[in-house]
Amino acid sequence: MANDFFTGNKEFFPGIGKIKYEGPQSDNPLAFKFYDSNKMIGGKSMRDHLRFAIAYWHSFCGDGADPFGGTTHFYPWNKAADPMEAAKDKLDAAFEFFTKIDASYWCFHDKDIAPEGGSLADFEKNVQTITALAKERQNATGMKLLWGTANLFSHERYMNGAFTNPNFEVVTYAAAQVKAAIDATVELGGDGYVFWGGREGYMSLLNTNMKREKDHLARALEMARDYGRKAGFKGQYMIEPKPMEPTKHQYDFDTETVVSFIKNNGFEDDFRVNIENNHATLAGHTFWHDLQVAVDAGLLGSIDANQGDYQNGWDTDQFPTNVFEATRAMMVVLDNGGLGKGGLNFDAKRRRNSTDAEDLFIAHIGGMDTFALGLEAAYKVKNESSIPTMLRDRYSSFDTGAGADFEAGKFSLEDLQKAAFNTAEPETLSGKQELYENIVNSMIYGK
Ligand code: XUL
Ligand code: CO
Repeated sequence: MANDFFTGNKEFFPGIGKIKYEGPQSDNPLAFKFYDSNKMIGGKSMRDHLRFAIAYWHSFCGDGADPFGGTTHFYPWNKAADPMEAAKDKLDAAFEFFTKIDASYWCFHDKDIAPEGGSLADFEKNVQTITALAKERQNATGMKLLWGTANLFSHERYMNGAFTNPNFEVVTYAAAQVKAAIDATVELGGDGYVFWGGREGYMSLLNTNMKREKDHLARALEMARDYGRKAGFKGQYMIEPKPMEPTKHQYDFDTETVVSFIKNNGFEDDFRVNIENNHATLAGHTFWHDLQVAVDAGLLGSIDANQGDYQNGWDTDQFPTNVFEATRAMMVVLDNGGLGKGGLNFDAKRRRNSTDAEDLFIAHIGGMDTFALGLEAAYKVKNESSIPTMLRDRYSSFDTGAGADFEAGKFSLEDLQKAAFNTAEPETLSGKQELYENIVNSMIYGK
């Protein structure tokens, strides 16, 4: 096998070459059926529209353990006895996978790439060492960092939260980790830096001063922002909403909550939202709803592409396979003018019993094909269907005359009352929901 697919000394996925587009007729499980990276859609390649990223934590760290049983994914890169050697092997395995699956971006937590060692100072040193190697690998392969982040939830010191911990000493540890993770992100030229709340929330209000904790979070994010800008970070800071799990109530509950937090703190020049499908559905919303909330606020940052299970009430982080959902998501992304500095990061894990090395490829191929189909259908909905006109027409009574004056704030309530008295009973106008749904389906499956 040609060496240009991987950059280390060992090959971790032998027998699997670079994944290629073979088209819908192909029955090769290790080929793209719909993701044709160079295909132009509206003057932009699929690759540039979709900006796929691979999540280090699920793909190279998640071992299949669940509350009922241990490891089922035994990785060849975890064999070295010395944790730093194992971390270097993992990095090589990751870059081999990135290039073979033909993604352009990757994402990581500090703890995914480097062992914690015996102290905070050891950890920072280990992160720096692996970051330097990752930079070499990026230069060799052309891979780019979509975003970095710090894991502020796994270590037991964070069991009561990180920046919202009632103990100030824990806050300082969280800050030290964030500083090092921002440094690594800057060094790797990351387009983004994400704050997912981890354990920033509460289990019981009886022992919690919610106002104080949320204020502490805002102060810490402000400091992180200022530090990053000083250190040369030019990317977007993002907050990732999630309503629950691991805490009963997470402070970054949903996109609407995060948008308010960003605006209430005057963070809108620097911070945006990183939206994950399975987090939106846990909050009782659709993925589409949360994306639209962010776009309407001008704050869509990036997307964690996965999907939940329709019957389960927890974060199953499955690979996306639902084309209708991907279509609706890409409709919002296209309305936003694209993903900007964001991307589609597969924050998704293969199932515990998907234990073959090739399953990691098959899972990503499915996710990439799903979003490629969604992109094509969304482009058609936007440019070839009657939906944009139908939607515009639905609000046309506000486009001219009194309706436009109302939108411009020129009326009082009494003026509206007078207008009502001069108007015959309004006719009932059908919302045509089923027609809209049928048109989206015909764009997916029809012409
Ligand atoms: C957890 C989750 C995280 C964030 C990054 O549910 O989504 O992996 O994306 O910390
Ligand atoms: Co996520």
